[in-house]
Amino acid sequence: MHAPADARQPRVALYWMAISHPCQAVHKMLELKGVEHDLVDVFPLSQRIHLRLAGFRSGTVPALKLDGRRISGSRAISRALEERWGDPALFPTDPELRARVEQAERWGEERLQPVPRRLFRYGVARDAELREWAVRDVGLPFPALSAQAIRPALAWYLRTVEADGRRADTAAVRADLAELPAHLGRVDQLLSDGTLALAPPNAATLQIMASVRLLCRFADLAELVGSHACAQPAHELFPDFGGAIPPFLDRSWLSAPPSESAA
Ligand SMILES: N[C@@H](CCC(=O)N[C@@H](CS)C(=O)NCC(=O)O)C(=O)O
Repeated sequence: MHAPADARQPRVALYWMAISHPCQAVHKMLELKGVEHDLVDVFPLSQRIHLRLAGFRSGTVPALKLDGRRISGSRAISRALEERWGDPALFPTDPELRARVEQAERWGEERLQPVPRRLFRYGVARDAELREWAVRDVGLPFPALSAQAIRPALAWYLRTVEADGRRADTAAVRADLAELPAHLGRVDQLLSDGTLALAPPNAATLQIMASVRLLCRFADLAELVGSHACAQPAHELFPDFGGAIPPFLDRSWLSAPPSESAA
C-alpha cells in the first residue's frame, strides 16, 4: 500500500488485483511517474459488485480514482495519467511514433490481453487442481470447500465476451493457442522496430509486456514464451508478478517452440 503522504498530492486510488495484468501495467505507470497512491484490493470474482459500489460504471479492474474522477480501463487510465503527470512520458511527442504506440497499445489491450485471462478462466473453471491452486493463491480459507463454492461465479465469468469477440470456451482457447506464436512474434517485432520502448517504457510497452509476463507464468506456455525475445524485458519490467500457474492445458493443443517446429 502506498499511502499519499503529501497533502498537495491529489488523492489517487488504484482498484486492482495482483493477478490482473492490466492492473500490473497501470501500477507500473503510477510507479514510473512517481505518483503516490492507495492500492485497493478487489477480490477476484467480486469486481462487478465492488467497483459499482465504489461508484464506477464499469465492473472491471484496473479502475482509478483521480482528482474526484472515476476512470476505468487501462487505456483510459494511461491517458489520464499522462495528462496529469507528463514526465516521464507514456506517449512519444513525435506524431508518427505516437500513432504507432497507440496502435500497438490498442492491439495489446484488445487482442493480446484477453488471451491469458481467457486461458486462466477456462482452466480454473474446468480443472479442479488449478481451481484449488487459485483459491490458495488468493488466500481463501478452506481451499477445497472454497474451490467448490466459487464454481457458479466462474461459470458466469466464462460467458464474458472479450474485446476480440471470444468467450472462454474450448474453441476460443484452441484458437488462442494456435495464434499465440504469431502474437509473440508480433511483440518481438514491435520491440525490435522501437515501437515498444524500454527506457523508459511507453504505454504500449507496459500494456503488452504485462500480458507477456502473465503468459510466462503459465507452466504450459513457459517454454514457448521463453523462446521469444519479449520474455526477458517482460520479466525485467514485472519481476514480482507471482509464481508458476500449474499446467492444465491439453498438450496436443500447444504449439511447439520455434526450434522444435523447425526441426
Ligand atoms: N480491457 C480492460 C478490461 C480489463 C478486464 O477485463 N479486467 C478483468 C481482470 S484482468 C476484470 O476485472 N474482469 C471482470 C469482468 O469481466 O467482469 C482494461 O484493459 O482495463
